[in-house]
Amino acid sequence: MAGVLGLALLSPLMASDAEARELSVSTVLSDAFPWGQAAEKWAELVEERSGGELTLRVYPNAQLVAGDQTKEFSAMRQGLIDLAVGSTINWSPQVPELNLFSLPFLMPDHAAIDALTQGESGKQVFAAIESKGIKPLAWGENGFREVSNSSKSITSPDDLKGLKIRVVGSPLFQDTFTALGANPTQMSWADAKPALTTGAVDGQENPLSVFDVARIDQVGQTHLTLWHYMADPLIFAANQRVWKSLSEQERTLLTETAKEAGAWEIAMSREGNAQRLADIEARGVNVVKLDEDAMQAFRDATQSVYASWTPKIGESLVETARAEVEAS
Ligand code: X2X
Repeated sequence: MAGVLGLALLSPLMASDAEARELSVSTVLSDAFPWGQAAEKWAELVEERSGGELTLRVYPNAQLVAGDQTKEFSAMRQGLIDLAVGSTINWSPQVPELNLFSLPFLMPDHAAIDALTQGESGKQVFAAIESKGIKPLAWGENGFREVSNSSKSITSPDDLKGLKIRVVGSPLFQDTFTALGANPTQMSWADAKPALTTGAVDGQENPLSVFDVARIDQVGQTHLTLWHYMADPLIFAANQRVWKSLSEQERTLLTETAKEAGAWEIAMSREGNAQRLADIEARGVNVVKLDEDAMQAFRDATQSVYASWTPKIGESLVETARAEVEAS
């Protein structure tokens, strides 16, 4: 106690650092979803371990960017957002390297995702984020994105022909679905459910957890194809100015708790998938599982995406990632 007081008297800066401080955390999905729960877990751990001196306040539904999730990274860079748990998809317009995870059929399973995020690819991706003025801290996971629609079973690329599919606001998705013969339309998550409800679009793609919690089956999405074509990791990150204003101790606390919350969310989200799938099927959704030949047809149909996106992502990063997937 005397030591703490002594320090405070000697160093007014440290004394002010020790005052309670609240930081904002942006997420796209609320705590009804694993993604929002990841941010809440982070906040809980920080509050607990800082003895209440540091508080994280979670702002879900991309409300700090008026619902425009592709502006989240820029808003964090500008200091309008202190911290975020964001999807690689939503940040990819500002960080081209993040498109790596959206390359169709690059990661066949969870081991492949982990090989990238925990390996050299992950390091390079974090370095790219840092070079853009954001401090990345840890990984989470939104999950493998499966495609649904309101009219038919999708078992081959042909079935996608002419279907209007809502995609996230990242140009790579436009290219993937165009390559498959579909008619992709970019829109925010906030606009997606209304568009599905009115039939303005025929389909969408999102992880099982999102399909389940958002009750996408209730807006006419009666066909779901499990194709695991890509998965979006989540990244816990901080605005650089905020980061630099924190004490060494606070930085360690934020990093460790982000890693813990991320690992917790990844495990919880993966474990929940079997039950989610059972629930979705029980609601009458027609679920299609593809065999190896069918998967290969989708891989073949999307090769052009590699040709156009590898140079933007970086040849060497894509090579590194391929090798890490191969070894996983
Ligand atoms: O908009 C989506 O589809 C969502 C919620 O999955 C993302 O933010 C990437």
